[in-house]
Amino acid sequence: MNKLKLIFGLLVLAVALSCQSKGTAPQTYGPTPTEAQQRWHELETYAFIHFGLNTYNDLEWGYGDTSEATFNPDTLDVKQWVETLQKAGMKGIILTSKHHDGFCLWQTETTEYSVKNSPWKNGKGDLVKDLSDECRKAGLKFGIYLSPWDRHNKNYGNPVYVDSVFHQQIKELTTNYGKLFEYWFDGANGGNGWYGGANETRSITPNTYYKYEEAVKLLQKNNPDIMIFGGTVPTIRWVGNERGWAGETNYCAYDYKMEENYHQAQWGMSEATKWIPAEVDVSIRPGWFYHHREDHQVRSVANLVKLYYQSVGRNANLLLNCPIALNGRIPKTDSINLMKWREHLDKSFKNNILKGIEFHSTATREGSLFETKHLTDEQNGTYWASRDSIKKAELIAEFPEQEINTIALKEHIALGQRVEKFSIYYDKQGKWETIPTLDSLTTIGYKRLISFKRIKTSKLKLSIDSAKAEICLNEISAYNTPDLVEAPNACRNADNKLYIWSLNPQAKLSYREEGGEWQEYSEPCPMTLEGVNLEIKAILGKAEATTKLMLPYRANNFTSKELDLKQLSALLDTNINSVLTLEPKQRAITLQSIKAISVKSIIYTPNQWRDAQGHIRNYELYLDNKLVKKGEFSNIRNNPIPTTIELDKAYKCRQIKLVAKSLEGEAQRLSISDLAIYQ
Ligand code: FUL
Repeated sequence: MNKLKLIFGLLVLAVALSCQSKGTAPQTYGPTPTEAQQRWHELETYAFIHFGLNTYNDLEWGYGDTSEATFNPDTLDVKQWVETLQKAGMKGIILTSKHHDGFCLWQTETTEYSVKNSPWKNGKGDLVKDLSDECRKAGLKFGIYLSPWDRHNKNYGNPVYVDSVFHQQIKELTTNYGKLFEYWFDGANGGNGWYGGANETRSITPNTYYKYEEAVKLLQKNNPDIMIFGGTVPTIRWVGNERGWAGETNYCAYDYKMEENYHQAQWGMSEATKWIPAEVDVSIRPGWFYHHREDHQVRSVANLVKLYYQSVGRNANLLLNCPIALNGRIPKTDSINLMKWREHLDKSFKNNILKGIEFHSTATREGSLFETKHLTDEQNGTYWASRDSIKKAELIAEFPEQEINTIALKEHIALGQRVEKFSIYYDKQGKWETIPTLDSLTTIGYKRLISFKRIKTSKLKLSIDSAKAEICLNEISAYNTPDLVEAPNACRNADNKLYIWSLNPQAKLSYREEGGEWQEYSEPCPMTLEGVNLEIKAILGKAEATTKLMLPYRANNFTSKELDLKQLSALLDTNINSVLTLEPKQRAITLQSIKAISVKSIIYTPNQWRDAQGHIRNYELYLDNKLVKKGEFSNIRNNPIPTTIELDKAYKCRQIKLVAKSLEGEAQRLSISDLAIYQ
């Protein structure tokens, strides 16, 4: 008996000692993620696919009456989608199984408006099945976008639609296609539509009409861990814009009851009591669906990298949309840029300079669980914590001298998002200097990436200046990422000044007349040259990229009887963002030159804005009232890029008249970005 007591006593002592040496974790603070949310954070990047009837009808929001017969992908290849997206580092794919037009990409019993009545695979195809199977095979997660708004269904607006169509569709999609990791209730709801031929406007109150709570129960039945986007009981939130960024300060805490406007979602709510982290949804092209006319507007590699820093690097997940083209595949340019994007990210984060390096802090909490070594062990579950009530701390690391331009920080979010403000210093010849970043350094969350001008140092100091409770950091890492810069943009405005701008605010900009001396650019500067090519350069670290600006005749050479000064400037300023839109039926632009000029070519740039209309289809060009050229801008709808009207010789003239004989499509007004006249 005594012996037993002794053994028991020893056991208790051993457990107590081991607890003491491991230490006691800080209490959670504020809202914390569920385990499913925690795993969702770890996905970081996954893809959206917008594909359906819209693809074949050049639409973004089908009205609900487009014929099923138009859905006929000839070489549809889900394998190509999955392979491409997996190589691009995507951890899952979310498919628009039904968009607002109501067309279903699976064999549903709820409507005839589906692939069943399309020529694709003789009506036997099931895209949700094909893609979910392929994702499973490849080890990718699969998710569903099912638009609540249905512009085809005659019962939309009545309870019948919700009960026997919408919820029924959720049942089908959650029963027959395996596990789903995420579900999207799109926020666009109600409005005009075909609605079984009624052709009318119907409005609903989304929060009650769709019975979201019941819908979520259905979703969770076979997918207890599914992440819910939108609706009344979301587990993740829309970031409040479709432009691809979360706020530099971004809290996972959010409460829709406290929301005054949806832009708040960009930053989260520091004091809210629910963990509803942000998802950044953005497309690789201007549209969500594929449009031939946007082939020249695919995001560049540098642009995609920027998206990553603005989303994953700001405590949000990135849902990057990659539309499928008419042939049923991810287009080549998109695919190439995706590969190069991932290659760049992999190179960037391959060598963690701080891996295994010991940080020092006087604020470290007692116990082996919270030692500073956890900051650099690259493990997701381990972390460093400060002692009870300590909400400010300095962490210092020393290492062999290295070049660094990026720091990544992670909080141990299982215990809440606590940090409110921090600063980072590096050792510069024995003195602490602030790292040269343009980012505001506030909260951290799951992940925060800070990039800055490359420094060389052997010591870093992270100072947590304010936190809501004891500090719990999962990881500190540092990298020397390869430089990447995109060719800058440039224009000469009607004020005769040269403007240059870059995607990267830290890039050094310069310009020169072809073959001449480079001049540094810091602010808009006078530029009156004509008929000259300028080279424009952006340099960022070791990377550089150049572009050309051909300077046409200046705007102030001309007057026009049809256009006022502002319109004239918009037309002749080489700035593609300023657009001239004429009155309906007005089809001629006459430019009167102050002195006689020589004209050899004219570059016409159609309106470059998203979904722009009013492109010129057929034209006639008159110089001093003499017709010198007429023709057609073929394929301008599909490919609205700058197009040259080349003349057989240089003409001396004082008047240039461009007449649009016809416009593309149904457009009523001629709309044009630029006309550049060259000698
Ligand atoms: C929006 C929709 O209206 C767009 O068409 C697209 O699906 C985007 C992801 O969400 O609200």
